[in-house]
Amino acid sequence: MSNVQDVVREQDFMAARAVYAEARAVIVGAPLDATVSFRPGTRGGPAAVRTMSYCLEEYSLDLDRDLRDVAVHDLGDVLLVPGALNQSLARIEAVVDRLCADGKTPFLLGGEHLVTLPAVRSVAARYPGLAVVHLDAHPDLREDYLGAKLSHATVMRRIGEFLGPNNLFHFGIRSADGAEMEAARESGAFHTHRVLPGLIETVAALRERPVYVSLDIDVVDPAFAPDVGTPEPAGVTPQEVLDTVRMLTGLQIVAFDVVEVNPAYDPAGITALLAAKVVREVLLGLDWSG
Ligand SMILES: [Mn+2]
Repeated sequence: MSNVQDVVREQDFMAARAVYAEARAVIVGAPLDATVSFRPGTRGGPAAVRTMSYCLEEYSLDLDRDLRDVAVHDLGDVLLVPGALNQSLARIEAVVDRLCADGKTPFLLGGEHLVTLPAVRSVAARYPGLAVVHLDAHPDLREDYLGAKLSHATVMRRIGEFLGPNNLFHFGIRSADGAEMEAARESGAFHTHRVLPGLIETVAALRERPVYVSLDIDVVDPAFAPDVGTPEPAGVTPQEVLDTVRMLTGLQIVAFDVVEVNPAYDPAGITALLAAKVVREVLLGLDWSG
């Protein structure tokens, strides 16, 4: 045994063992479970994704790249403040601020979708011209949800308020409240039901811009991703998501999140497993030449 680390399994996302100082991409969990409306459990998302990542190979057959050859660090989870939503969001923002200041590409594991609000606020301050690519069954464009301005159902509306709604690009939407559609029309793109055809139309407009990718795993059909807060029938296939990821990794991705994984309703862990595979493919798809 040359190195004791070679014979133990850490709690990190697989192969994310670079030391922080040398890592180019940093994984961090944001186990927020505060405003989930239908069935709670997203606080277990980051741990489930890490656990299921060990089911996968470090090597990607599609990309011919190996996670063990790239510098990724798993920072652990942001320590959130139970019952204190604003403080929890501020902590997420502070952590992402630090990652950006240190030149890292943040990879957030949610947690409910509201974690994307502080993360985008931080990344947008660092990258002028930021575009948000949003893959989701729902637009999350409500003005409020039962009076609450901060909710998983309002997160893209809040982001649009400081980023400009035309800098939001939505794909895969298949369920909405009628009142959200006005906000949808102001978006940079709003594609329903499928993800890949709309992205093919839109990708040229994104090519010169820094891009934040936010993947709500409920964009995938509940047959393949049952383990979400608000499942919606008739979603896309895992293969379409992976094909989409392949197209997105040709862009300048400056931050990524996968949210709404909720292990409470999926004893087989297939939703977290899919999320882990997507994280692996996005990580390996980054431009590692620099
Ligand atoms: Mn969402």
